[in-house]
Amino acid sequence: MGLSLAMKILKSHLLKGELIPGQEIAIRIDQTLTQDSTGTMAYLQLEAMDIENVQTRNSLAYIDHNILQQGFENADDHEFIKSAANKYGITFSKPGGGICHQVNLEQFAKPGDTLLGSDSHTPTGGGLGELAIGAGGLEVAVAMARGFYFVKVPKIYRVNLKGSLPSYANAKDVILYILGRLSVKGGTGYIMEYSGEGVKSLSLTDRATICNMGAELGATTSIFPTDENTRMYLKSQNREDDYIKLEADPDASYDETIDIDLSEIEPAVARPHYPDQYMKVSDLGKIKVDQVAIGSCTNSSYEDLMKVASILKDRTVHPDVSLVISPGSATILEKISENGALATFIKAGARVLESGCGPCIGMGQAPKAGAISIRSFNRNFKGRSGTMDAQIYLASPETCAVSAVMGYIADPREISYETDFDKNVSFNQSQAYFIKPIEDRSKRVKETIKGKNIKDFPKAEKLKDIEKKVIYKAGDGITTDDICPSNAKLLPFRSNIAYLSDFAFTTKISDFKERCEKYGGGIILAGENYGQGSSREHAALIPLYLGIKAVVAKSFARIHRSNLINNAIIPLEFVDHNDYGKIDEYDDIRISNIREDIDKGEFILEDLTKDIRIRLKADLSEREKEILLEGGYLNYAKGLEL
Ligand code: MIC
Ligand code: SF4
Repeated sequence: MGLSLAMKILKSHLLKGELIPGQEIAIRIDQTLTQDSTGTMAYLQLEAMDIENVQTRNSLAYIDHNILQQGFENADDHEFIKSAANKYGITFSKPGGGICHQVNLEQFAKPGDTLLGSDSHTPTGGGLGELAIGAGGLEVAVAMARGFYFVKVPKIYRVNLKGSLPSYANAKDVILYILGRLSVKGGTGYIMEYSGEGVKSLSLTDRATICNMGAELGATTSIFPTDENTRMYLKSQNREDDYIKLEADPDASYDETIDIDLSEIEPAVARPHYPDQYMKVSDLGKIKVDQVAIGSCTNSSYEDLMKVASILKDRTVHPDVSLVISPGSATILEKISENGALATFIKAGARVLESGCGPCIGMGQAPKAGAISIRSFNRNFKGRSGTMDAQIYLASPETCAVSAVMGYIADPREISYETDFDKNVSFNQSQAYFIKPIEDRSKRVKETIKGKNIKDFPKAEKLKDIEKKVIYKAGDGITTDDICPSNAKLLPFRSNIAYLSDFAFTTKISDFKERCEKYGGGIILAGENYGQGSSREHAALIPLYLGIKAVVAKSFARIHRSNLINNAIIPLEFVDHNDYGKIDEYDDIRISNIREDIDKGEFILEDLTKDIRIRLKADLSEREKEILLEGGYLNYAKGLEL
């Protein structure tokens, strides 16, 4: 039996373990990336590992999230990351250079490589045939220090593409459709591997859009084979030499298959407040919009912006709409300023931002109270825009641009525009934003620069029996934006867990921290897919800081589950999901023999208030058990030999 493409790459990077789905393996990591909102923590952790130089072939430190500098904090964080990059031999990408995933795709992603990034949308590189995985900052720090990463061998979900995408539809409509069919947890435990004759109708950046939002499916990563489109893209970025042909064996086996006819894809949106709330634009009715935002690591490529320019050409933005555009990278911004597309945006009345995440993570451009905002982004969680009661719709750049002109959520077919612009351009890869590593180690800084915004992170403790209260009973689909909200006011404090802890769960309840302080911490109870969304470790560090000892849920999202374990907070699952309904907030609970029971992965929760016993489980690898017993991954990884 042949191998899927994902399995081939895992096999060629295998350092330890067997390629059997569900088993944990260690793989060699060729490249890493960090961004600034997770990077400060990752570099503090890297420092704690006491190394001289990164062990990867190439490591990148991007500044793209926290680029609004309304106080000294963000700039101080940038300075710290810059000094850490200098100290450990990492390429530093200055603010303005662009969004990590877009710049990485343009300049560094390589077919057949492994990439580990401290951002959940790292899989964007899968569009180029790279096995690119998102993880918590600590895992990335370990990959930089030791060159390896542990991952459970995922199952492979084959996405078989037929037909070709109509000109009015965007790759975004494809992934929104897949999300509508599979849901935000449909990809959990899988790598989404795309294949079929439909692949060739998708440009490289279309593929990157689809892989990017594989994160919203909960998938470990997503990947496309390479072909002439891959070669052409690499050529346009002046690095054709990086091209290699990669595809699955013809007799490869897959665990699941879904067939999609691209020619049937229609313009669509995800309605508030989750990316899987799929609906065709044509079924929506006329929804008036207040704000339109185009950009983000999902849809800010050159091609996407050129489509937007064709729509805006000789038109103006509706008087009641604020249109904001953030190009994905300096390379793209340079190109559209040369070819006139930027002038088209300005003539149309758009607000053009510097290249970066911007409004996608609520870094500015928060819409007015109760606004309807349609965005070409990937997440529409409540409060993420910076305005708690805003209604955020996700859509393609074309749907966004047409809506900006019409003033309501409109189907791109409602107006005519040119789709045949020159795609075979050659980019001047913008180099001015990079600071490359200094080869001569004696010339590097000896100490990192830590401004007063950089605070130490809370340290995990060894796992022990729990006798505490249920501090909060949450429902299904709790996101990391709920646990650790992020917006322009809070992002500057990503290296100050004490401050961030004031805001934990404030999208849901106002007194989480007070409850923790009153009862000396406790446990969190939750429904399905707890911790979906971002890779931010802060969503584990804040509960750690507030004394949370365990999270008991129906199921967990992959990256957050690892972040909990890495900080020695045990993720426990109900054996029988009906038991969730039997426990109430503030019940006194006890979990005894936890260190002994970890071996079998079966636990008993005693609800002392209700006088009932409930069975829990945790499917932990041997390594994860040790991490919990040892009190966190940092201690464990320091001396680890494979
Ligand atoms: C996001 O899109 O939610 C983020 C902000 O990029 C996060 C990282 C973070 O929280 O800093 C992610 O996707 O991992
Ligand atoms: Fe940045 Fe948004 Fe992409 Fe996250 S999803 S990396 S915030 S652009």
